[in-house]
Amino acid sequence: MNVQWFPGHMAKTRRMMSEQLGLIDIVVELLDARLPLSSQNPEISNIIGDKPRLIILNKADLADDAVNQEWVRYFKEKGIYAILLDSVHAKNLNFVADKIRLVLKDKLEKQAEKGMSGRSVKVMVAGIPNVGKSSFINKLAGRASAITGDRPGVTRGKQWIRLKNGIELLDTPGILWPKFEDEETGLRLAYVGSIKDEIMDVETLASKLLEFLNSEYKEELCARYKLSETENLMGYELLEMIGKKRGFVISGGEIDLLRAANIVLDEFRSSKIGKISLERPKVEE
Ligand SMILES: Nc1nc2c(ncn2[C@@H]2O[C@H](COP(=O)(O)OP(=O)(O)OP(=O)(O)O)[C@@H](O)[C@H]2O)c(=O)[nH]1
Ligand SMILES: [Mg+2]
Repeated sequence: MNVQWFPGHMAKTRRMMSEQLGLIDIVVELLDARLPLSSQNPEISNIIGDKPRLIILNKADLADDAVNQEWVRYFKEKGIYAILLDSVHAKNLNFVADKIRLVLKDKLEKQAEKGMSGRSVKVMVAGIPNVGKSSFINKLAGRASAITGDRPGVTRGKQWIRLKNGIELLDTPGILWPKFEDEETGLRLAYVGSIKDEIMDVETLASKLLEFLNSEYKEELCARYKLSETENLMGYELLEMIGKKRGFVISGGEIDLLRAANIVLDEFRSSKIGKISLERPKVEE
C-alpha cells in the first residue's frame, strides 16, 4: 500500500512559510512523539535553513513512556534539545517561553544593547498535519485562539497570535512532502491520522497496524480485544477476529470489516489500546 498526500494547499503553505521566514526569530517544530523520525518533514529543514529551532515531541501522553525517554536521549546525543509534551493536558507551558528566550539569548541581548528590547519574539510553529500545532499555541496563549480538530488539514491559512509575554506565534497549516522515503513512513503517518483517511483503504491500513501491534504490543492488543492465540496471524485475520468479537455483522453473517477497521484506528489514535510508540531510535552499531 503506497500512501501519498500532497494537496495544493500544502505547496501553497510551503511558499508562505518561506515568505514569512524573514520575520521569524525561531521555529518551533512539533514532531509526533510516537514517530519522531517519520513525522519530521525533511522540507521543513530546507525551508528554515539555519534559523534557531526548538523541537517538541508532542502527544507524548499517547506514546510509550520508556521509548519517549529513549528519544529524548537520541536527540540530546545529536546536540538537539527536545521537549516531551502533552499539549492538551499540560498545566503550565511557561518553561517553553523560557526555553525560547534561552535559545535566543545572544540575539536578545544584542537587541537590548541597541535599545530594542521592546521588540516581540516571533515564533513560527511548524509540523505535519494533526500533530497539535494549534493546540500547542492555544495552550501557550491560555485561550482558544486557533481552531483545532481531530483530523488533518484543520488550519488553512497563517494566523499570528500574540501572547502577553512579548511572544508572537505564527500558526501554520500542517504540511507533508511530495514523496515519502518508503512505504513505512506513509503508513505510520496514516496510522496516527496525519493523512486523510478518505484517500486510503482503511481496511488495509488497519490490518497493517494490527500486524505491527501483534508483533510489538501483543499484550495490549490481546487485552483490548480479548484475543488469544494471535501468533503468526495476518492483519486481515486479526481484523476479522476483532469484528467478530465486537459483533460487527452485516446481512448474511459476514463481518463488517470497514467498521472494525475504523474502530481499530480510532482506538489506536486515542490510546485506548495503550501507550504505543511506532518508532524507536536505532541502536548505533
Ligand atoms: N492526546 C493528545 N492530543 C493532542 C495533543 N495535541 C493535540 N492533540 C489533539 O490532536 C488533534 C489535532 O490538534 P490540532 O492542534 O488541530 O493539530 P494541528 O497540528 O494544528 O493540525 P492541522 O491544523 O490540521 O495541521 C486535536 O484533536 C487535539 O485535541 C497532545 O499533546 N496529546
Ligand atoms: Mg492547526
